[in-house]
Amino acid sequence: MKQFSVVICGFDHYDDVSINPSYEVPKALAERGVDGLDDVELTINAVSLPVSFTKAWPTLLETIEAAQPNIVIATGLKHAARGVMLERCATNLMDTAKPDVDNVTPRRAPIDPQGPAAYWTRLPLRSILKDFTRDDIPSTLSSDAGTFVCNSLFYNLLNWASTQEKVLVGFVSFPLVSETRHSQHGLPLPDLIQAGGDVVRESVRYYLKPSSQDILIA
Ligand code: PCA
Repeated sequence: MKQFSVVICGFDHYDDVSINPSYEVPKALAERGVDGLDDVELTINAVSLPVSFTKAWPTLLETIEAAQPNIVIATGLKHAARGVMLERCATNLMDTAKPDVDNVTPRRAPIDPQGPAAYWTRLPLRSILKDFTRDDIPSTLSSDAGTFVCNSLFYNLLNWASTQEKVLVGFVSFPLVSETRHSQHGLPLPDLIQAGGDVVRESVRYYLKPSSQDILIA
């Protein structure tokens, strides 16, 4: 049995949304685990982060340092999303008129003045999309996670991963939770939990056996 550690994070209460999928999905996966992985003893740590430019990343880093994960999957809520969005890249930009929980509103500022303009995700997007198709989960690729706290967290995570020997990291944006499938916005929570499980499973498989067939970025 291979020991394997995954950290999956989401955000605290955000924008008056009653059920926040980025809080519920990580919690459910940590409780239930993920099936379809033979010969792997998987530990999933879930953590919820403050919607704060300055605190989200240090809070995640604390969890990473304690769990020493092979894979880190960050998640967030995107109100306008029609399905699950697999984020391709993080950009070195904070730009918002909407304040975070600390009442901070960075305008056109770099996240890391010394860092590169952008980073690609490290997740096997093609194999994850194949699972989504099999499970009938509406999904799209996305070119950025916005310029608010989600993107800032994703950029910091990739910045950190670039200094690590072998850690896979990525970001998934969830739509709102709705009772039934909605063509414009919203998916039921069980669909989102299934999607989160697919992301974890395919990432673990790819980590154990990397193949260029699994990758799809641009
Ligand atoms: N979405 C916000 C931050 C927290 C969340 O779930 C964003 O899009 O940046």
